[in-house]
Amino acid sequence: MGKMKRKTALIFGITGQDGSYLAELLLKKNYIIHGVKRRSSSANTERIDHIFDSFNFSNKNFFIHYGDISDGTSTLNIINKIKPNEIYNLAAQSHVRVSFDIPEYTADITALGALRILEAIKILKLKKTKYYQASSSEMYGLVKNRKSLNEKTPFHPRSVYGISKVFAYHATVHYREAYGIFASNGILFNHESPRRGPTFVTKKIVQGLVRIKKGLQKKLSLGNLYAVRDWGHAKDYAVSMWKILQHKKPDDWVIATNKDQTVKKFVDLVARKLDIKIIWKGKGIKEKGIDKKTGKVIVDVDSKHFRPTEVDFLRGDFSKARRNLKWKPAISTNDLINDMIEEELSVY
Ligand code: NAP
Ligand code: F7E
Repeated sequence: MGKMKRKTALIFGITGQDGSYLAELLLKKNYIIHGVKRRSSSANTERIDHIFDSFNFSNKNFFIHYGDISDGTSTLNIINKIKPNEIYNLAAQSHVRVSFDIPEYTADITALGALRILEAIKILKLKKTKYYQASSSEMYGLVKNRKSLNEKTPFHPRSVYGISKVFAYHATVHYREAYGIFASNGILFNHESPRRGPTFVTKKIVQGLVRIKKGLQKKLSLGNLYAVRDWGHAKDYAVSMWKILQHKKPDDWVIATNKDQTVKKFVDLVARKLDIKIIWKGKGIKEKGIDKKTGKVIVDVDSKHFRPTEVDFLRGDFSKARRNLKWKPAISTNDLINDMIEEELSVY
């Protein structure tokens, strides 16, 4: 039998949470990986240092290139140099709250960045290159009734982040229809991990409560405690990205757990595992979580974390992916929280 040619993947957003899990997965699958990293004053490679020799800036199966998806020519140059089998666009200004402060920048990276990559594939006539777009449940935004959302549910984004993701979603569908590019959307619901950025709510809660437990912090200040989210593990979701590009035809896929929780419930679950019992008192902005043992306020609400428009409810129906991709989440919320707590405890 002849030697199989190894596949090449190009990952935009390699230094992020998902980029690191996807790189691990693809290395196991014997891919050659190219990652695009934007220049920053510090290394910012913590999430990939264990699989990448950051001192020599290479590894025989893993290469990093400087680039930025706000820069169309360098993006096109990198794609032309590598001519990858698969491109994963995970790069974004990914924080919803921050998109209210820097909307124009968010649209440039999160919306136009995707367009720049798709346009490069088209210009270079890369007929064999497949494209994955990191679409998001934030596209659904304002949800009319609290039912699980699927590929047919209409979008009503509630932030420039969500609007930008809707643009990138439609650009992906459009380049598929207009130019025959194998371009697919993974509509991923929230996914978390020990590598989640510290200002997303799950990581903030785990970090805050572990530090409170260790006496390093007095209080955790949060925003809307009643938002409902469908939280999966990023490691499971990386598998779905790969499966989406291995499917026989390009398509759009909801990836979720179909289970939901409020932010407050997430706080209670983490606290319980740390042997902290929280008594909740008050309402609205005055609501407080009190440590039963010490009587001290350890959780409060700060309006600075509110968003001008909120996405109140998200829960995803992933039956299409279950049926056609044979994908389902393997890690429960309980195990996700255990994983996040264990890592956080090892930091201090
Ligand atoms: P993340 O941790 O914020 O990672 C984002 C990545 O994009 C980082 O590597 C970041 O680089 C990079 N990036 C930002 N601006 C860039 C630019 N101008 N040029 C090139 N790269 C740039 O996000 P994540 O949680 O891994 O999410 C991955 C993707 O999925 C994002 O597109 C996100 O919007 C989307 N998504 C996430 C979720 C979720 O729940 N996690 C759900 C649905 C969709 P730096 O390290 O230099 O900042
Ligand atoms: O907020 C509420 C907040 O910032 C979750 C991104 O990965 O998932 C993520 O977006 C909920 C919201 O994630 C705080 O109002 C309360 O209702 O962790 P988050 P997100 O906005 O859902 C989607 C799918 C993406 O695509 C995005 O890239 O929690 N909340 N108190 C808080 N949120 C934060 N960040 N901080 C708080 O103190």
